Amino acid sequence: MKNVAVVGASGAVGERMVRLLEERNFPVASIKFLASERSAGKSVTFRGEKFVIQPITRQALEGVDIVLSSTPASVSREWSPIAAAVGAVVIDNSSAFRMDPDVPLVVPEVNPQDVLWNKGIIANPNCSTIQMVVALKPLHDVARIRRVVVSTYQSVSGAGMTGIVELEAQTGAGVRNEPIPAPSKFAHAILGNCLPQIDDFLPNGYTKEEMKMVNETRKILGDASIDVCPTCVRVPVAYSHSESIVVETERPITAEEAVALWMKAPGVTVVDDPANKRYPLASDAVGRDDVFVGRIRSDLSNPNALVFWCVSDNLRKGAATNAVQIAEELLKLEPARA
Ligand code: 11C
Repeated sequence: MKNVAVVGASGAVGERMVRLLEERNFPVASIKFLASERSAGKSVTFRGEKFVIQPITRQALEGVDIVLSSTPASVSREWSPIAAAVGAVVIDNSSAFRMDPDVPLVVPEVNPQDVLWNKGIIANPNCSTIQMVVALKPLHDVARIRRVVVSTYQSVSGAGMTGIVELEAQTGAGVRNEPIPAPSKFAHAILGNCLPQIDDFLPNGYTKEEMKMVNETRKILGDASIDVCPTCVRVPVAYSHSESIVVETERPITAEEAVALWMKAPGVTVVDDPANKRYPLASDAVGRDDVFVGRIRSDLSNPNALVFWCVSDNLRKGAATNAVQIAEELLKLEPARA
């Protein structure tokens, strides 16, 4: 049984972390809910009991074994090292520590062994990376991936509650034939557009979101030689991210072989029956924990490449589920250490 703290429990990911601790029956000895001053005072229900979110302090973190944290990177940078220093293991959903060589970046279906070398912080990867690496891992294991070309179709919930509110407000105005409210979260109206910008642009012409897909993929798969060419796009969908992925391997993988690999891969569900118009849909993935793959076919322009469509609930497997799965990996370490 563990003493658990959830930091940022009132956010879109934090809310799901709380639900997943319940759903997965995580062995909780005690639980507290913490946040920066702005969100403190809100209430959270856990296993039928109402809790008030407390301001995060060093004292509040003392005695906690596992911290599930979903806060902006600036808050994580300040508080995750303090939580680790007072003896907790922090599972940090922010981008603050993901590329720190002293911090494991873990997707349990891919590199669970990396939790072993944590020094108090384990980073939870970016949502668009998580679903892609779950799908890529079985292919990499048998045929070594050389290059991935990925285009994402990311839902507004990736930008948090404010992203959802902005799509809702614009959709409501559109339905009522009223002027569309000016965007505040996104650079342009998300209603009626696919925006080829997620997060800020970097000097190399890619966005931060795109470079997360490059760098995090290499770290999680443990192979710095994998080339990744990403284009990340925000689409007017509330929940679940979709991705078109072209993967080039050292030896060709047929669609049939890929299906056989994915059928036995943990966390992957194949939905691939084009004759009956069956393929992964964002709306079908909502509330589910798997990564769904379909539209599986050979690349007609490259004998060593396979093309597929990949969908997952960005707030669950792309964030909260993955974080709770990491916590479950920590539980598995206990007997070995005892
Ligand atoms: C999005 N993937 O959809 C982002 C959200 O680094 O954890 C997650 C940002 C992050 O906007």
